[in-house]
Parts: sequence; C-alpha cells; structure tokens
Amino acid sequence: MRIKSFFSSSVDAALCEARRELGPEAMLIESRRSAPESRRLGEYEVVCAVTAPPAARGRSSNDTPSGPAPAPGFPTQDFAALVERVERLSLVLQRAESSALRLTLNPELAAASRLLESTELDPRWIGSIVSSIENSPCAGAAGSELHDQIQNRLTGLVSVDPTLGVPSAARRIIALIGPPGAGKTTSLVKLAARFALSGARPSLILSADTQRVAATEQLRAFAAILGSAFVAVDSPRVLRQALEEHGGKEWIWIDTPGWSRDEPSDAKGLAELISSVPDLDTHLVLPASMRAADLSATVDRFLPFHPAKLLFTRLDETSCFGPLLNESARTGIPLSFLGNGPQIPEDIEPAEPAAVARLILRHQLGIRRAASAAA
Ligand SMILES: Nc1nc2c(ncn2[C@@H]2O[C@H](COP(=O)(O)OP(=O)(O)OP(=O)(O)O)[C@@H](O)[C@H]2O)c(=O)[nH]1
Ligand SMILES: [Mg+2]
Repeated sequence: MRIKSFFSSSVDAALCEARRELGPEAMLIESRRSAPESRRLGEYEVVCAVTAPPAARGRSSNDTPSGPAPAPGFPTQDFAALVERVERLSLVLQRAESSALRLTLNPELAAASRLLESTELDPRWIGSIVSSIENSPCAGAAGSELHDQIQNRLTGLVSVDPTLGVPSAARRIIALIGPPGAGKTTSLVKLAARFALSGARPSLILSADTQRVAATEQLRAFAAILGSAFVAVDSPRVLRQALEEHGGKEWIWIDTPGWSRDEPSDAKGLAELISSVPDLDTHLVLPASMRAADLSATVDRFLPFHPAKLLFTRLDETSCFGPLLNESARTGIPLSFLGNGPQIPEDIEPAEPAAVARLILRHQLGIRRAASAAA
C-alpha cells in the first residue's frame, strides 16, 4: 500500500490531484487544514492510499482471479484470517473516507451525516442518503427541510411485513424463535391477544419450551385467559399430532425455547421442530438494546432456521435504532413488529417504514431540529 499527502487550496482540488497521480481507486484516509509549517504548499492536506503502485494498475480485471482463493500451498485457515483482516481494514478505511468526505459537504449536511453516525446506521446507508441529497436540487437544504429530506430517504430504505402467517395457507401458523430472554413468549402473548383473538377466532398455543415447568405453566395460564387451547410439545411427532387434533383452529402460535450460542445441541431440536411444520411463518425475536456487533452475530446464527421476519423488542431500553435497519437491509428480511415495553398486550406495534425512520432520527436529528428552531 502506498500512502501520500496532497496539498491544495481546497479539499476538492487536493483530492483531484491525488486521484490524478494515484488513480481513481485512491482512497481518502484523512483530510484536514494544513499544519502551519506546510501551509505554503496549500491550505488543505488530504492523505490518500492506494493498494498497488501505478505501474501495476494498468492490468485488466481479467488478469486476476474473480474471487479470493488461497495460492497453492497456502493454508486455507490462514488465508481466511487474512481475508477477514483485509475486510476489517477496508471497513476502517471506508469509515475514514466517509468522515474525511464530510469536509467537502456543506456544514448542515456534514453535521447531519455525523448525527446519522451516532444512530449506528451502517456507513453505506449514511453515504447513500447524504450523496443522494447532495446530488439533488435540495442540496442546500437546512434545518427542518434537511431533516425531512433525510427522513424520506431513510423511510425508503426500511422494509416491513407486519403480517402473521402465510397468507395463502389454510391457517395461520406463527413461530417465534430467538436468543434466551429476547421476549419471545411475551411477544407471542401480546400478538395472540391483539391481532388474532380480537376477532375471537379459535386458536391454539403450542409451547416447545418444555424444559422449564414454570415457563410452560405461565404460558398455559395466558392461553386460558385468552380462551385459547394449549399443548406442550416436546418433539416434532407430538407437534404434528397437536396440529392434527386441533385441525379446526385458525391461529396456531408456537413458542420456542431460547437458543444460545453455548448450547449447540439445542439447535438440532429446534431445527427439527421448525422444519416439521408446513406453512410456518417464523419471526426471529431480537432485543433492540443488543450491541450492534452482537446483534449481527445473533442474526447470522439464526439464519439457518430461515426466519421470514425480524421482530424487535426492548425498544424502550435503547435510543439507538440504526441497527434495526442495518440487520433488515443486510439480510433482506423485513421487520414485522416492534415491542416497546413489557406490558401485555399494549406494548407492541406493527412495523411501519415512516415510523421506523422517525424512531432512528428521533433522538439525534430531533435534538438538532429543536435547536435550530430555537435559534
Ligand atoms: N422492557 C421490556 N421488557 C420486555 C420486552 N419484551 C419482553 N420483555 C421482558 O423481558 C423478559 C423476558 O421475556 P420473555 O418473553 O420471557 O423472553 P423469552 O425470549 O421468551 O425468554 P426465554 O424463553 O427464557 O428464552 C420478561 O421480563 C419480559 O417482561 C420489551 O419490549 N421491553
Ligand atoms: Mg420464553
């Protein structure tokens, strides 16, 4: 990698100079006002990096293999670790570039970009929102106009599907899966109470969480209050049997035990159970208060169960909602419902794009909006 500083009267001009010399793939690492001792070279300094020397850059893309593959004799494990390190480095550079590019934006847009970062929204989405505004007729927008522009673009990125069950199926069968304590049982009862039983349709609650007697009995008690049948199922066979015996029930709710990373053997049981149910609508329940990196790892761990939707809980316990959109956009799985408190049944809402965008911006741009209104 080659790293070099370029000086000019503006960041743009210094960047042009860097790209002329290092090529269009030169990555911006940092930009700043020049130190007094080098100010005679130019008012601004940008530091750029390029991964190959200019002479090597003339090769066509056909010269290189299409995907990363270890060279013969290179241990695969070492190669995978190397690829991971390069990916991490590229993320660091991407972040450095986005913060450096802020210097080229108008101050309002640069401030908005910084505030979007504090929502923990993926830098890719921040970049696409900012550049779409920058390249539009409203590039000079400020205050509440800028806020609305950002909110509209954010709304367009949110994918939702607040439905329950497979619409074409004879009956609605919904399973909630997720890590321990995520709020699966609570969300199931909230949903069963609010969205199914409001029409007084016959329903059945199945609990696959049979290891903990107290948990089973608690759900049995909720089922009785809701007027729903209840069966504890400890195997795919018993589950299929229950579905047959309760053939007349229109809504079937399946509660599953929390599966944690430390209990790999439980995954097999959960997978058997899930795959034995036809027309199943599986919602992956996740606490919104989880750290972004842990959240991504948890989502990845549950992907083999093919969740159709992401249901976030504990919205009341965080003020940082970017990761909700990140996970949905990264996996292509829509958001279904949002749990925002422990109260049954009121603390749950269907996910709605504009509301999710407002939520992401509420604690960040909202403050700025209020501040500029007061100024
Ligand atoms: N603050 C808050 N608490 C919640 C929310 N949803 C659930 N809880 C609480 O989180 C705790 C765990 O909820 P459960 O529904 O038992 O979670 P679970 O995923 O079924 O847990 P396991 O079955 O043990 O894996 C309970 O005390 C709930 O009241 C929420 O949206 N906000
Ligand atoms: Mg539970």
